[in-house]
Amino acid sequence: MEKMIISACISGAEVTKEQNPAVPYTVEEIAREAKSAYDAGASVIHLHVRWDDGTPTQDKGRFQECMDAIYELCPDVIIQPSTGGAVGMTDLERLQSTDVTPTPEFATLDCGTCNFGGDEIFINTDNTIENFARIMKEKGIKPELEVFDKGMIDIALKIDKKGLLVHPLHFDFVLGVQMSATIRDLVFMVGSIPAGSTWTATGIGRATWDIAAATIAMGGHVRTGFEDNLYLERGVLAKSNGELVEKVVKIAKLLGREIATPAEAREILSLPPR
Ligand code: KMH
Ligand code: ZN
Repeated sequence: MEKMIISACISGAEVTKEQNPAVPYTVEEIAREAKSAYDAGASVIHLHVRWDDGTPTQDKGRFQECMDAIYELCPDVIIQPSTGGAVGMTDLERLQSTDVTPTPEFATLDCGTCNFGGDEIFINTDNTIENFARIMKEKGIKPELEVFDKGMIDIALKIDKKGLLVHPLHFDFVLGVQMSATIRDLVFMVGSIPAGSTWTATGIGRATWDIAAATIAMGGHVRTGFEDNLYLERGVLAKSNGELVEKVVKIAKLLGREIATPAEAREILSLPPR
C-alpha cells in the first residue's frame, strides 16, 4: 500500500486553552506544536493562527510570522494554510493566508456551507468556492478539498468541470461536523470520489481513532490534531499534537502502513519538490 501522509491540524480556530492548555495561540506556541507533530511523523501542517489572546485571525502578517517560525524548525514540512478561517470571517479576510511568502504549495478549499454547532453557519457559497479555486489556481496553490458531507464532493466536482481545480484532486473528509463520523459514512465518501484522487480523513472528537484506524486500513491519509480532537484517549488530554501523531503512527505500524516523509508526501500529492 502507498505510504501514508499524516496531516497535523495543530491549532484550529475554535478550540481553546480552557479545553486543553496545550492549544497553541502565540507564534512560539504554534511553532512548538508544529515541531512536535513533525518530529512524530507529520509531513503536513494544517495551519490556523491566533492572536496572543486566542482570537482566531487570518491576518497576513500573523500567518507570515507563524509560517516563518515553523519553517525555521521544520524546513521541509508542507504548510497548508486554512482558507476557511473561522465562522463569520469575510472571503477577503480568509484569503489573506494565501498571500504570504513563499506562496503556499497547498491550502484548504472548503466546498460548501455547513452547520457548525449552535447558531453557527460556516458559509461557502458557490461563488465563494469558485473564486477561491480560481485564485488558488492562478497562484499555483493545490487545494485540499474540504468536504463535510457528500453534497460537498458533488459541488467540488461541479467546479472541477469548469477547469478550476488542480489534478489529481485531493479530498479531506471531515466527519462528525455535519455528517456523522462512522466507518459506513467514510466508505460511502471514499466511494464517491473520482478514481485517481487522493484522500485524507479525520473524525471529530470521540470518533477520531475509529476513523483513523479505518483510514489507515483503507489506504487513505490521516489528519489528526487539536483542531479535531483534544484527547489521547477517553478522559486523557493530549499534552501535545505530537502525542496525537505518535498514536496514529503506532496504529499505522500495527497495520503495516509506512509513514511518508515530506518529500514522499509531495510526490503522493503531486506537489512540486522543494
Ligand atoms: N474553522 C472552520 C470554520 C478549513 O480550515 O479550511 C473552517 C475550517 C476549514 O477549519
Ligand atoms: Zn481548519
